[in-house]
Amino acid sequence: MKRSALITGITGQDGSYLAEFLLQANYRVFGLVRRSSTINFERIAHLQDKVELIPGDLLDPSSLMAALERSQPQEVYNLASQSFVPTSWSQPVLTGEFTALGVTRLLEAIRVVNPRIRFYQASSSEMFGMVEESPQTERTRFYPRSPYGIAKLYGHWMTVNYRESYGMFACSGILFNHESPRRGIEFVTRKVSYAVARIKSGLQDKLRMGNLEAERDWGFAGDYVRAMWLMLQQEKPQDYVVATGVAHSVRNVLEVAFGHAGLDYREYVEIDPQLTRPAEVHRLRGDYSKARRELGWAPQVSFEELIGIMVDSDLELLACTAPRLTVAASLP
Ligand code: NDP
Ligand code: GDR
Repeated sequence: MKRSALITGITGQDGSYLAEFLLQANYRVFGLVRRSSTINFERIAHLQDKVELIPGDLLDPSSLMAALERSQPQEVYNLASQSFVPTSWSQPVLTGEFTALGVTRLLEAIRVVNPRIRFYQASSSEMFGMVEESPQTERTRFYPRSPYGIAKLYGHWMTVNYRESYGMFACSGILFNHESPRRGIEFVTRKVSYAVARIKSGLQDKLRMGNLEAERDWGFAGDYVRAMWLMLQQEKPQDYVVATGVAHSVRNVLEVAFGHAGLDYREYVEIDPQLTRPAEVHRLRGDYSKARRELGWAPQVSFEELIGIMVDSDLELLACTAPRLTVAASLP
């Protein structure tokens, strides 16, 4: 019998890599997708005849129960959330509904339908916020600095609580920033790689940025979904930090990305105070020793390789879409 997994957030960056990974491991893969007026299956277009999509929303408990009944999964990966930190200040209540209470709705649905299902929760290094020690481990105290970080912290503790209250196999992966060519265009690495490709192609001449001194521990999304799966294959449910152990500044991202295309970022970047955050997380760096020791996990792609891959991918994307845009522009 094939094992089954249900992924919420399958249309997102991580959902698409996790679906690929699980299909390769011979799982039957189900994905929860919410209704929208335009289809946004771009990241999973290549998997559409391989994954089974189920309509549902983290806001709607009965749709979650129905999705569990239909997919009968052994494993559930909860990747769905409002994941862009700045939006959490402009839409704090909605962020709480999706990113915090959404976790409880899903845990409750699992408890009622089949409490033996193994559950993965996408927790975040944003929970560390104003860090109290560096690097951060599973034992570092949390101090979130945004409505997003606070919502994630609630989801994190609910996961721990369902494990302790009901004996459920519920794990929380505390993942540091991870990127890829499939990253949303609003996140800093992709914003930069896409801008570099546009500047190189003569489509743009300036790039407006926020705080260049912020530091993050950036890894490759394809590496990180492997850690999610490994957590659910252990004997005991536990929480793990997943990171590279190396921090870089946003300025480093600019240097490497522009440099990769033979450009000097200082000629193109302008600081826009409106892009700075009401409360910033200045510096994050993770210690993934526990994941290495217990899961046998380690990152495979370096920061420089990652940024290079993203710039190359966006250059290719523009090379493919430019002729189509030209054709569209010449239509009567
Ligand atoms: P994305 O923003 O790329 O994807 C988010 C997904 O959630 C999308 O599929 C989106 O669907 C879905 N979604 C949002 N709201 C709902 C809802 N109400 N009901 C159902 N689905 C919903 O995020 P990533 O792939 O980058 O991240 C995956 C998870 O990991 C997120 O929870 C994120 O907060 C967390 N995380 C991410 C890190 C990173 O660096 N990428 C680091 C640490 C944690 P739609 O396509 O319809 O919008
Ligand atoms: P983050 O990612 O908030 O860490 O959350 P993001 O890429 O948005 O920001 C990283 C850092 O870059 C600084 N920055 C800018 N950020 C954006 N988006 N745009 C800019 O122009 C800009 N200029 C500077 C930010 O201030 C910040 O310090 C991501 C998300 O994927 C979360 O869902 C996830 O939980 C965390 O990573 C871990």
